[in-house]
Amino acid sequence: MIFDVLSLFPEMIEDYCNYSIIKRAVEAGVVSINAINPRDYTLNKHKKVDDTPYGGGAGMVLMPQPYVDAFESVKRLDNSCVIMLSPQGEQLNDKIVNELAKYEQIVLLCGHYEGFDERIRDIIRPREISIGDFVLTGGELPALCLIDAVSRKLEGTLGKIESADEDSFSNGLLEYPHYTKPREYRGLKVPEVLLNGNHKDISEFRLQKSIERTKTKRPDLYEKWLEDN
Ligand code: 4HQ
Repeated sequence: MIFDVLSLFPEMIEDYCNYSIIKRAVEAGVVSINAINPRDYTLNKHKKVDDTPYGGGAGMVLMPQPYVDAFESVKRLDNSCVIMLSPQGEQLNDKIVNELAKYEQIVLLCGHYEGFDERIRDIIRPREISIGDFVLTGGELPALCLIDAVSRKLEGTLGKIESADEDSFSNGLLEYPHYTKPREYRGLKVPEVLLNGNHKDISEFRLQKSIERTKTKRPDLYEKWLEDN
């Protein structure tokens, strides 16, 4: 999977991808993450990428030329999609993440501070995706959320130990509670069933806990799970 990320702060993308599981996925060749700076594509002698809005108002607007030229410099595979990170998009969830994991290439458009000149949308026609109903200073964190969530669905990213099939949402429920050593901490004991090695009992206990906590913490998810099960 190739991620090509258009960002005025490419180091934000590169730095994040240099840690932990994503770093390992890059090293293993499961994903390749390229950051492209639209500022390198400005035809303007001051390397300006934004300007004041026509019609007035606060803030700056990203000019079309640097973004469109940077976008057109990206070599596109047949099985690819283009995504703009924006609060106006459909909200990212596990279903969309699974869908995106089927592409061979994802091109991500990040803005910063300001909005995009509307003609960037008109010309590029990206799918718009939001990570939630709140406003950030830039699209880099949403792009990284998407890269991270999609990458961990790809074969070879997670090891056996971190396997994705017991994660929240994988079965429509939240994860069951986890425990490690010590067996007792500040008077709180690890549930006995987890210590006795009976795998059938352990599975039943965990499913029961998953159901309970989904019902209390996420009644919306619980209702959906009931319908599907
Ligand atoms: N942005 N989900 C980028 C967001 C956002 C979100 C605000 C996107 C600033 C320039 N993106 N612009 N929420 O808050 O995706």
